[in-house]
Amino acid sequence: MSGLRPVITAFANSPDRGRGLARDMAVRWALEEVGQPYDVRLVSFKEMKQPPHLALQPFGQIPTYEEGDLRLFESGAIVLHIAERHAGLLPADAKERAAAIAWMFAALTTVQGPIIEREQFILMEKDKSWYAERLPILDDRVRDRLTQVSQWLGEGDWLGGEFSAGDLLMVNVLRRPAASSFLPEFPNLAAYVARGEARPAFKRAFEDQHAVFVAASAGAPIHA
Ligand code: GTB
Repeated sequence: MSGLRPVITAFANSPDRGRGLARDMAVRWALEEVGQPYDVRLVSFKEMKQPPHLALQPFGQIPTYEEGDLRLFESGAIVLHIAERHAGLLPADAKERAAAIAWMFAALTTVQGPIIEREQFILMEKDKSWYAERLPILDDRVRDRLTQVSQWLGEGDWLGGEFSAGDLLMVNVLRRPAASSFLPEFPNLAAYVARGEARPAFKRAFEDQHAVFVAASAGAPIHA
């Protein structure tokens, strides 16, 4: 560890209203899991699209991560960086470690893909003539992925033996409303998400991002 205190960015006014759905949540949770203190720089939508932020995040999004002269974007890459430099988020055994990293990629690509597609469809195409016909197709794509993750998990607590960064990202993805609305159909996945949310590190991360929303709602200045 470098000993430097990392700085992450998060929404000054998150559209998720403090529900921990924006992607700084995964980074906050990872930092809390490994006991690494950090600072948060809150950014407005306008600031996210301006050169200083674009130099950190080419797509004008949050989160970003700065640690000394290291600058990172993409929540998955940031979580992997944290997990590689601290104990607690990746197994020591090389094969188990590789498997945990595979679950990180699975969460962010194979599982998150259809969830985001459904989310965007509901958000953007509700008024379209094809909405009612297409929605069940997208529902089933999400259901298929949840079925597969549910089957893998079985009666286990976590995707590998121990909690890992793979679980952290998977729980984060399954919390998105476009997936969580199906969780009642998958009791083991519902319990899995609840297990993740019950972790003290998750709770601290959730409280911290929620406090930003509460302060913003009370009209506090947007910069921490
Ligand atoms: N692949 C990138 C990563 O994982 O870091 C994606 C980053 C990303 O999508 N960031 C979003 C962002 O900055 C915030 S998290 N969007 C602004 C923009 O693109 O202009 C996505 C998000 C936004 C809002 C909610 N919500 O309201 O519930 C949930 C999640």
